[in-house]
Amino acid sequence: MYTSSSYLDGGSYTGTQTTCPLCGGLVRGTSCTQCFAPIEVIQSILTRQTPPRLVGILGPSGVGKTVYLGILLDLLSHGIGQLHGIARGPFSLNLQRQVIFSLERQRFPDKTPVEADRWQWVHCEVATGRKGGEFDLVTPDVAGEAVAAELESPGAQKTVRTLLSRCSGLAVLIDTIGVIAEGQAQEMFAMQLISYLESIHGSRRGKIEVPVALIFTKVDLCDEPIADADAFARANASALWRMCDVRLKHFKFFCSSVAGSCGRIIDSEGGEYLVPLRVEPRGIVEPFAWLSLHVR
Ligand SMILES: Nc1nc2c(ncn2[C@@H]2O[C@H](COP(=O)(O)OP(=O)(O)O)[C@@H](O)[C@H]2O)c(=O)[nH]1
Ligand SMILES: [Mg+2]
Repeated sequence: MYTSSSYLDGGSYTGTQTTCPLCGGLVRGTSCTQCFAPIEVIQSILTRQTPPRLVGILGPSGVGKTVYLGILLDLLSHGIGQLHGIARGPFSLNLQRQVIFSLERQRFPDKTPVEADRWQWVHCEVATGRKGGEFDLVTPDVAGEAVAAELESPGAQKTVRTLLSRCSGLAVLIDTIGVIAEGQAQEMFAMQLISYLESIHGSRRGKIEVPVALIFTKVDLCDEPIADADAFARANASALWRMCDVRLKHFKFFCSSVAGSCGRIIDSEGGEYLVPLRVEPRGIVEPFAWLSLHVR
């Protein structure tokens, strides 16, 4: 059992009161009253020998966070390369199960609820194949609207703030088609996230130490395959690339996709939506493997 002094934020059981190991808030009933981490996650963290690492997977609504995280957990659970993940507690399997269940039925999962107390959390023990390289991954599957709300008024969204303040690594997802076809909104969102990270982790002495993987999602929808993610970023999101270069000590651009082929369906009310016809994950584990080399 962990002692409170060595904990992320002094999380502990004291008599009947528990403080949240992630944000220091009071745990009452089924979750933390501040960051809404569910009691299962808090208990799971409190029973570990080493402090878990929070890794944020962030980006605007619809960028592909839920699909990315669900498939990442699935790939880790099977073991890929040197990386192998074991879910801690049944709650950690919920997201993976929902995403896989949807994709098997050739559907993308439902939209993540906006309310933080309805998010799925994951606690996964990750072995990296390197001695001493193993770590615990803890993350909620956040809604993009909540990330936007926190970027707009810092402190408004406690779960997102906790995640960005405590994270040992950050994956910033960027919609590739949005970058190519829809102007600068996607690039701006990523830049706002890095500015926010700097406001918390920046120092006058140097660059931000938190490693940041920048992931262009849904590359299966691109007409031309992207051979070099860094060159793509320099050409299509040059302000973002420069910002990373100036402010981040460790950053790397990646391309990812989950669907190998998609189709469009029109429902009975005339709404059009995308369905995955084939699941062919690419570039999902690479960013995570890279982050795992740099998380401290
Ligand atoms: N073509 C393609 N579409 C994707 C992929 N991942 C997500 N999408 C689309 O993006 C939508 C939003 O994905 P989701 O993971 O829910 O995004 P979130 O809001 O960031 O969690 C899905 O409903 C799909 O239409 C992918 O790998 N390929
Ligand atoms: Mg989502």
